[in-house]
Amino acid sequence: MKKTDTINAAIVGTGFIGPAHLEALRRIPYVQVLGLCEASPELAAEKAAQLGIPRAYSFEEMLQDPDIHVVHICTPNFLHYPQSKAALLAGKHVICEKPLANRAEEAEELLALAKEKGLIHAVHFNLRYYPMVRQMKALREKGELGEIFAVLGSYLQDWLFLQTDYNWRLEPDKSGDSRAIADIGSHLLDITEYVTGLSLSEVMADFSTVHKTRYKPLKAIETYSGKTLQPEDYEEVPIHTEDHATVLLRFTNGTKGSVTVSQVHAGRKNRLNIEIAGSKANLEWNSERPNELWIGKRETANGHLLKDPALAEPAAGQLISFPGGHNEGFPDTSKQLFKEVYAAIREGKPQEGQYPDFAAGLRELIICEKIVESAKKDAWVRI
Ligand code: SOE
Repeated sequence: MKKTDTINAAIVGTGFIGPAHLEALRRIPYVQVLGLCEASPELAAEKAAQLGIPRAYSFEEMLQDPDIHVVHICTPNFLHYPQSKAALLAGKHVICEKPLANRAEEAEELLALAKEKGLIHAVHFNLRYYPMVRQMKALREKGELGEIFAVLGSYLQDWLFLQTDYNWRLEPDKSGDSRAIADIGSHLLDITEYVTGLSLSEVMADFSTVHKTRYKPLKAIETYSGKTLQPEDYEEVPIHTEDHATVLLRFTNGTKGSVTVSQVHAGRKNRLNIEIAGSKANLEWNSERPNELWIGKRETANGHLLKDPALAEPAAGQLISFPGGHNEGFPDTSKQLFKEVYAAIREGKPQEGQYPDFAAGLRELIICEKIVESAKKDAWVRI
């Protein structure tokens, strides 16, 4: 592929996150979203017309289209492994939503296949791409945090707060054995290892399911829609996946920590919060105030850094497109991630460690499986 060539992408699935991928890709000059796939050709045609995408087809037809270079897998979790595998076998670069698969061994196979085929592979751990998240990493790498004493994290939401809130993520055959940990805990644990540079060695997990049954709408409704239906529009179904999880963490260097993940915390819409206590300083960041970083000090006043290219570490500055005070948010994180992945596609070679690739996806699945095992055994589990 010549450096000047346009790179053509196809998006598979247009629920909540598919359109977010589309919007972000349209902000990268040399990328064109040429194709869209949905569960049926009719739905694909309808969505393609709505979103202004030229080609609508079934997944299989899209794989045969030589003009498509990159495939974005934005479907429910159980389709990530089979669709990523089929796309790699068809010679397409793949950007897959998290979790990369429903089981670690599936992710292992995908990583090996992508490497064997020399294709670019990535997982949409977009929350790494908030400039202040990379600022924390850069400060840690510069030694400004000192030795890391402890990590405290939470990822709180409320879109599954009500017993009538329902979504495919509640069904293990679609979302896998874990729900809250797989869905959002994976982001938090990915950022925890990414920012601290530490590796988890052991976990002790405690799960709870606050709604033992939920009212499943008899007709499909979108993520976050929270539409209210009439009682006759529901069937009562048992729930076996966690609404809330607390996990104690141990890292290979002896550092300790804990995280809480919940989708039933009223008023918390999409709040990832992380606090990293070090021997020189303490850093705290929260995704609902993403353009601010709190820097805790003992001997001097605390700091409160605002996102500003003039004040950011160089690596964080690369993720900033607007001046200080011009807030950037969730939609910008996908743009910044895709900019790095598509640059590698243009280069024609993977940039390991630059962006979250299938190895990062595999790592999160291994951690997630150990957390589920620990919750079942009510015991510490080695990673
Ligand atoms: C739903 O919990 C969800 O859309 C997650 O699936 C995303 O990964 C997260 O970024 C926002 O919330």
